[in-house]
Amino acid sequence: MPHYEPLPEMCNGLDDDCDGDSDEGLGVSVTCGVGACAKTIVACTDGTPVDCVPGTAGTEICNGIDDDCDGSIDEDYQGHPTTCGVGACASSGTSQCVGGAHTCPPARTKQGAAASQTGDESGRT
Ligand SMILES: [Ca+2]
Ligand SMILES: [Ca+2]
Ligand SMILES: [Ca+2]
Ligand SMILES: [Ca+2]
Repeated sequence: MPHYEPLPEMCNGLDDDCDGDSDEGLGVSVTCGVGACAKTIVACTDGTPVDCVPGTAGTEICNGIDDDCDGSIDEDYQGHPTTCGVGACASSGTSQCVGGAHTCPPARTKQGAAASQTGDESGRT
């Protein structure tokens, strides 16, 4: 009886587990990193192991993508004063990032929009 201990198949171009195929099952796609840093590589190419190295983290912007690769999407978005709409629908406030898109704050019913009247009647004689 053959007495050998097959090794686990490793990425080396050899048939480590002695089943007639070299590096079988190792040329699989591997994904690493999260968000924008996610990479998908083939773990074994031509007998050479390929390390999956995540991409470089970027700056979080409002785009529905986890640019800085911390697992949260658009979490660092800083709203900025903005105005949108026209006429009675005009609305101003702080922009928001919803679903990867800048959104204008929802128009609200006018609340005390009437400017406080200055009772400043200048000198009449
Ligand atoms: Ca094999
Ligand atoms: Ca092998
Ligand atoms: Ca993030
Ligand atoms: Ca983002």
